Amino acid sequence: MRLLVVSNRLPVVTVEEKGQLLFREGAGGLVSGISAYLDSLRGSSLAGPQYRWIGWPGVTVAEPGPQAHVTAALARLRAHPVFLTDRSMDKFYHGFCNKTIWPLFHYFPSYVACEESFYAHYRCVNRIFCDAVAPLVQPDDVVWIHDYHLMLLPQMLREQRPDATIGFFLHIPFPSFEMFRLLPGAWRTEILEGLLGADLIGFHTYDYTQHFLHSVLRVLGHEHTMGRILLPNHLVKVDTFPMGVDFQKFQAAARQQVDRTGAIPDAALKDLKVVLSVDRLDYTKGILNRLQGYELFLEQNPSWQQNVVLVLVVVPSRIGVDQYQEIKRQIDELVGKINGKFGRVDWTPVLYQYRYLPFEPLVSLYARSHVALVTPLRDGMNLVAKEYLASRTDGTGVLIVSEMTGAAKELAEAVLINPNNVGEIAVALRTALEMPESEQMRRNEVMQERLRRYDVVRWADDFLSQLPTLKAEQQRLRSRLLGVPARRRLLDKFRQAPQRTIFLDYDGTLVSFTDHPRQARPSRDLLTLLRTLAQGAGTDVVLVSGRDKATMGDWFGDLDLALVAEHGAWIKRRRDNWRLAQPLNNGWKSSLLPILQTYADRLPGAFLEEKEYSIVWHYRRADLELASTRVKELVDDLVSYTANIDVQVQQGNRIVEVRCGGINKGVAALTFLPKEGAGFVLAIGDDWTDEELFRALPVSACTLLVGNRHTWAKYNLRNHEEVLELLREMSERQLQECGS
Ligand code: GDG
Repeated sequence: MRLLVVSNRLPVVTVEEKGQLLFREGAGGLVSGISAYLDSLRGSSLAGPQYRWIGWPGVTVAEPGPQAHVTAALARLRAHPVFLTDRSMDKFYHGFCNKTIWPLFHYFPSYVACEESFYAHYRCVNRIFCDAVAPLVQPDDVVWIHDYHLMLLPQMLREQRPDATIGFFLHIPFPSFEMFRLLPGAWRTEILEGLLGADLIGFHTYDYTQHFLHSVLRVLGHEHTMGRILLPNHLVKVDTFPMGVDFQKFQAAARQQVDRTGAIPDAALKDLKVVLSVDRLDYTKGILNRLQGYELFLEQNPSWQQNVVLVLVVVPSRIGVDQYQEIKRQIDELVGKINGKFGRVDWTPVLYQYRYLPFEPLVSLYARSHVALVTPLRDGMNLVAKEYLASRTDGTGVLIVSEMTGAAKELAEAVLINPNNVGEIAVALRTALEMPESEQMRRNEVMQERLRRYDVVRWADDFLSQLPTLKAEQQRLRSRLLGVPARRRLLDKFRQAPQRTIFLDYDGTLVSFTDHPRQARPSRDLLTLLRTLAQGAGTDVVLVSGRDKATMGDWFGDLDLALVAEHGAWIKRRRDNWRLAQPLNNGWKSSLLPILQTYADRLPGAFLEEKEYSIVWHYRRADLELASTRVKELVDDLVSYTANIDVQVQQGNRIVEVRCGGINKGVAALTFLPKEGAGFVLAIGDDWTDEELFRALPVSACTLLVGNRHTWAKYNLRNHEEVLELLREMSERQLQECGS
């Protein structure tokens, strides 16, 4: 297996100085995490590190000559650059990524800019990435795409490389549907479809996973079973993988006590208790709330003044975006205010650094600090919280962490705070600073053990090891599709048989579903196709539907077909009248109608369709989540009400149907087959009611399910268009026969 990691930025920052290209490690959780995993591969017994990293190199290189130079230089680091113009970077990265998706997914809707040109460039850059990645993909490669910059890429890549193994991981929160729906309709559809091009989609927390599945249901209408979404062409798994840190690396670095004076000289910290705060500059990180909490703490606890220091490290980030400049200004101001208000000649309450720290000084700060104060307003995970714990070699130290971070879900023994409540931060600071060491160690032991076990290598391994199983499952499903050889055999049998019977379901099989059953009227083309097919010598076409006989008669009465309505209650043979299949009693309808009506009233969008021997409760247009609860309640109620009457309650494609007992499509179909030698028999359907048809037919029959699920049918077709294509081919063969 070769791993192709794709992210917006390469893990190296390319800087041009005096005509020379220099590379250094980039900041950010994604880079540190993946690098650790890749380092672990480097040391493995694999023949060389089997990976490549594809992304933007960090500088704009416009000319082909310098581009070739950068490409060659990066190739030595197993990196492959994707070159973007300044304009693209502006609209794509500073625009759609950082002014639209970032604030929206972090619940800052008022910061969201919805500009068409941003999205156009987002699409365009995802396409550029696709064109860069696709030629590199070899069979057996795994493509692992990262983060919100590239949400359209999985589907784009899938179109170019249908068999590729593609994983996607989102490092930021996936917001609730109420937030996600703020995006214009076309964008949100494309983003979800884009993500569903992957085989496996991962999120940091269960909540984000559920939010995503919910949006997929609400926007695209795809349901899931235990995180598995079965699409017509594809099976996608959605799951939770909380990212860890390189625990041993932090432990080892902290043990070495390296570079203790690198960040802040020891003298400045003296005998003070140190509270540490480290983040990229970002309004989501809650740095202002943190400062306000600290200010309040100093105010409320004068005895702690001159005994504590807040080391505030802010790493410059996205300085091109207005809100970042503004937050920087506010931080500068507030630090100045706190230092001015409480500071003494020999004590500065906040030691503020606005810069990137190398790894060693960062770890020595983690190791030196009594408390880590992590207060994001929203954060996908937050690795700083985990890194702090990983650096506490003696088990002491207190982590204060916001409950709005993904990390809080795993770090329940930390001091959890709501970052919007400044008072809570102040109280937490006192609790942390005064916590006995024995309690600190008791809490940390549990968290450290978890972080040690589920480290970043385990995280990546967990994610990547699911892909082969998923591919095998997809393969199994694909092998059920009507492939070229089976299709050829089917057509040969059809051509050679003197007697042929074709059973066709209607909704979902010959036409796609519509909001209301009335809208699914057959097109002129479809009627022509059915007519031609039915005209073939020795060919009987039987439309087997759950619809009422009036609609069936209205739509197909003029054709030379046999019709079955209400799932077999009514049968109309060719050139004959409708007849009841067997004596039926529909006296139960009057007692069940009020129940079904009550449920329709309780679910906006649900409605009833009454037929002579059945009632259908439709919920296609309703909120599908509420519907799933109502369906369970309704079916429960119906089952108990109908215990002593001869009716069946059946769930179908976004419907619940109650109908007379003893009738089903299978029983009806058998009445069309001659007792001796049935000849060529074909049945195509999409719904659960069609399973009865598939089961009842002789084993020699060819049965086809439209859709992608487990079935009695021998083969699957992807959608109704594939059905029409097959029928067209059959009808052409008949015409050829007539001509010859
Ligand atoms: C995104 C999501 C999610 C920071 N300053 C310095 C420095 N860092 C390193 C830290 C840590 C990383 O950067 C920050 O990671 P976070 O998780 O805190 O935040 P984001 O950068 O916003 O990352 C986040 C993450 O992706 C992973 O999925 O957790 O929610 O927003 O590793 O150590 N490293 C050094 N000097 C610094 O000054 N060396």
